[in-house]
Amino acid sequence: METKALILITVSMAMIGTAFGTSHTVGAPGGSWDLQTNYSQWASRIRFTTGDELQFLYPATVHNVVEVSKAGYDTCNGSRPITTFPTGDVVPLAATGTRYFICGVPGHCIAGMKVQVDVKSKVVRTVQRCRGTGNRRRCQSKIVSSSAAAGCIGHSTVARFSVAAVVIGLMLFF
Ligand SMILES: *[C@@H]1O[C@H](CO)[C@@H](O)[C@H](O)[C@H]1NC(C)=O
Ligand SMILES: *[C@@H]1O[C@H](CO)[C@@H](O)[C@H](O)[C@H]1NC(C)=O
Ligand SMILES: [Cu+2]
Repeated sequence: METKALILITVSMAMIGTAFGTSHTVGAPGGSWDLQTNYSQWASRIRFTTGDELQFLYPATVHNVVEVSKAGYDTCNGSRPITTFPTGDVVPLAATGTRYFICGVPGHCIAGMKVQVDVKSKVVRTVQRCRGTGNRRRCQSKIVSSSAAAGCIGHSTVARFSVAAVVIGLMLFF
């Protein structure tokens, strides 16, 4: 049979639903919602995507959680809250965008109890290129994240799992 080069390019959009979201305990593993944790450092190591959730763990007699605007976050002013969470709280990150949370107890935000999270889209594109036919077929898969540098994917187990599922799915398909 004539060897005829065949190039197949498959682009699949994997939109993994909320069922695969990750729960991020704020401040974990070193801390929780407290006066010691550096939350900018904590958030910088995590890739937040739509469908994830934040879990704030703290004694309700000591702290609270107030979602505020950027202005409220920057000035530690919780007088116009978007939402107030008075007890141990789970906050779903349903949409893309930046969310701002502070502790509403006087003095706590200024002391560092404030966290900002950038929620990215969960869309991951897998581009597969195949050359050759039958036994000679060679395929390469490349993962492209539309919302961030590809390296960031490594920070999320769920994202990695999703990508693996897509790659395996494509391999079975061909
Ligand atoms: C928190 O961590 C960031 C990044 O490592 C650092 O730039 C910042 O100074 C720290 N903030 C405090 C209050 O230690
Ligand atoms: C907080 O913001 C409100 C309205 O945005 C303002 O009236 C109030 O003076 C601010 N408080 C402080 C301490 O800046
Ligand atoms: Cu507090």
